[in-house]
Amino acid sequence: MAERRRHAEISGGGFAGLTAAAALARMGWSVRVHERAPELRTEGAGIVLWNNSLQVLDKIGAIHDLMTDSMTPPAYETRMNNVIQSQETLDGIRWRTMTRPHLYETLLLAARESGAEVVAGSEVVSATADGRISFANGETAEADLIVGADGVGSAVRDSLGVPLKRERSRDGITRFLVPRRKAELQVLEPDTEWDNVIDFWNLDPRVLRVLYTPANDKELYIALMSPAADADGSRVPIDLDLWTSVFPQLAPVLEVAAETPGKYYGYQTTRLDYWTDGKVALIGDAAHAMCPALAQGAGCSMQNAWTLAVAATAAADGDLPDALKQWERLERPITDRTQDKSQWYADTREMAKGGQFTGDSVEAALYNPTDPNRHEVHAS
Ligand code: FAD
Ligand code: 5PR
Repeated sequence: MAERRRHAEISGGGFAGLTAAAALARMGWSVRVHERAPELRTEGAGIVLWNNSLQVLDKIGAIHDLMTDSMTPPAYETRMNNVIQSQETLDGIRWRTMTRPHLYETLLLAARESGAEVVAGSEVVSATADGRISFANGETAEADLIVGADGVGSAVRDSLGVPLKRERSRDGITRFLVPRRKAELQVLEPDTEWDNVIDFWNLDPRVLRVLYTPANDKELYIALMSPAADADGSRVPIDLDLWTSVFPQLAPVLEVAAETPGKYYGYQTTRLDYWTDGKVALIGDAAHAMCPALAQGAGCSMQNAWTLAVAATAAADGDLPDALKQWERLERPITDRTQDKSQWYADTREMAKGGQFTGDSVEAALYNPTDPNRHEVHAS
């Protein structure tokens, strides 16, 4: 007799939820994703992905789409007071920059092509360890697996009462997507190609930083960092005179940012006592929101979405809760270390020194969550 198809309900259609949906559907599950927003689209600027998430995009059949409108800049450059500290070519590290809307469209298509159903305007209010999910419209559903991928304010997590700790740091950023304007930038700084990621730090006399990240031929992602306590530095719309006085060579793109609405985001980390409860697993910012320093929040979300799907699929029906616990035991440590390192960079501003892409700072970037042998102990 044919086996019953197992069913997953996923709360949240962000990068974590859509990746889990595509992965589970490809592994034979029937999948329904609930997205609270009335429309399936994303706002937001740019993003950097590394090998750990690019491997997952390979597996869910999304990499081709992703490559069409993304890039790998020639180097990651760090400047302090406009003096170059390092130009890291990141040899041997697979990485890609892109806009958030492009990544979102890519994942939405992959989820749908894999057979997942994605429902907009569907708000989840709670879930139970025995596999019942409840919605704001009063309906409920049963599932073999419930995935809480509903972001840093997760309703699934909070309805289960999972204890958590939040850590904030003093800095934060406002992010924009603007036109590249290479020709105008080259007038101001003719020797620069303007294709590198350029991390412009100023710590003295005032902490202001612009992270310049080309996302494709036409679009540029800029993130403007300042301490929350600096009222002018963290003001939105941005204080154009202030930012161009410190970064005159970026005036052509700062002018566009000044006309764009934005939101100042204070760096923070969320750590949970546990990620799973019975048939429920939490992934993404719901489980492990992190500071952006290592650009790994979405990367770890997609990595954990994939490994969760593999672990749940391998579990026999009645064993799912234990399989989820085992998944957390194996997969959580690298995410924990990535959160800790990102929080440390945010607190210390050590990235201003450049040369950071070595050692444990690239552990997650180099990780391959799709390698079945990744947890084998290697004798040295
Ligand atoms: P979200 O993106 O928050 O998605 C959650 C979804 O669930 C949303 O669509 C929301 O509408 C929906 N939802 C919420 N509640 C409900 C509900 N009750 N019912 C139904 N739906 C619900 N990561 C990187 O990898 N690289 C980077 O370069 C990078 N840069 C960053 C820069 C900044 C400034 C910040 C703040 C983060 C950055 N990140 C980066 C992290 C990354 O953005 C997040 O980790 C990632 O988006 C988390 O995805 P998610 O799907 O878990 O959560
Ligand atoms: N790296 C990236 C990023 O988007 C941010 C940071 C580092 C790719 C924030 O915008 O340190 O804030 C950071």
